[in-house]
Amino acid sequence: ADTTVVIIGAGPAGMSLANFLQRRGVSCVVLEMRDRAYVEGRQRAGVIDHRAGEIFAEFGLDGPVAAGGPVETLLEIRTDGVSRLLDVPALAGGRPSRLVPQQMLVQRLIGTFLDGGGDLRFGALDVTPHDLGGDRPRLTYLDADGGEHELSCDYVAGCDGFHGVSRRSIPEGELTTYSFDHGIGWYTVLADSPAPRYPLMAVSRHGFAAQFARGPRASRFYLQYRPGDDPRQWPDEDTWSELRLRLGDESLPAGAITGREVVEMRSFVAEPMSYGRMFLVGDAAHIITPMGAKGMNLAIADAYVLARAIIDGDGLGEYSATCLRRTWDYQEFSRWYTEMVHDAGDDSAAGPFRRRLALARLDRLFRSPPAAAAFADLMAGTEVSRAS
Ligand code: FAS
Repeated sequence: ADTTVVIIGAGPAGMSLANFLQRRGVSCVVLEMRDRAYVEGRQRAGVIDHRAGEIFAEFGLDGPVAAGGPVETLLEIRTDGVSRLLDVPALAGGRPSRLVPQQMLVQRLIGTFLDGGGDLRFGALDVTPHDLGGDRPRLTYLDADGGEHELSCDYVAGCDGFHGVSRRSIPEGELTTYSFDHGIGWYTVLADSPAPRYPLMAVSRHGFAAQFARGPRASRFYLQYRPGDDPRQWPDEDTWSELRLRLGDESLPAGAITGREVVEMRSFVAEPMSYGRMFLVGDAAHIITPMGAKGMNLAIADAYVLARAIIDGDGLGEYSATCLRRTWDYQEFSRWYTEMVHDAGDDSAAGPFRRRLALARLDRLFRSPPAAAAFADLMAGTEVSRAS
């Protein structure tokens, strides 16, 4: 074989896997269809949970990758204007997460991989897997000049995200897929507005809103909106007045809005996460809402399970079951969290009974230490033993 593993996609999943394999002397080639600037510029997730931090540390990557990201501190939850603080790291027994923007993580992972002599090919077009059912899969692709290339390998890692080619290469009937539309839209705004003292989530009748730091002089805001609306058309002053209303902070300073995205909250899982010699990793296999900041962390955790199985030469048969156990655990957590902060806010959608349920769920976090510890444990990222 030309190489042991061909990795399709240079996002968090692909570049975490590439670095883990490289650090243990397993050869791999990464095929990425976009150029480096695009891949390193995509601003999405912002948190490496504690478990992901431990995984990077196991490969000596915590310094190069996670250094500098401020450690998570108190979480402020403002309910109908009343602020309460949760010391999530302490409730998790001293397991803090780190604030590392996704584009910084990917930049650093690409840097360490290339510094280590890694083979990462940008602009790889029309990547096509062949013979996945055999013991010598092949990948064909075109380079930017239209030149044809072929690579044979022992394993293929589909790290190409939700819209990638990997999952689509699995024959009809082999996969069972689960989709769920949460019926909630999030308008996410990047603005030059001073970072909040603590990560802030606000729950009120007006609807959910949140404010997180993105560097000392920038904030990322989230605003719940009813699907079908398009808040990107709102005039900026409407966005700011809506944020002030929902965050319960009339003095919130406006700033230049530098990024606008809408995310319709949906979840997706494909089972199993492997077919023959191909393994689906990260968003190629599952989509989770940003509630609880688990999307990127699931990608890193999947990459870890696959890397360990290939390095140890043992455990590939359990890869899918092990990753699905954590995936469904986090899907449930993310849905629980999404209901808690959204049902409490918006009578029309959820109805008054579910609003009361959500407020009770929220209140339990501040009243019951075991309930708070369970929440903090999931925020820190759970150790999932290999499926037996
Ligand atoms: P990615 O999609 O990141 O990477 C796939 C890579 O494969 C890309 O570089 C792509 O160019 C490449 N590719 C695709 N098709 C290919 C092909 N055919 N051939 C070759 N290459 C191909 N997660 C959180 O944890 N917290 C958040 O707050 C959060 N917010 C989000 C906000 C938005 C708007 C979105 C869209 C997502 C958010 N996520 C968040 C989830 C997000 O971070 C994903 O979980 C994460 O990018 C998953 O990483 P990968 O699985 O590597 O997939």
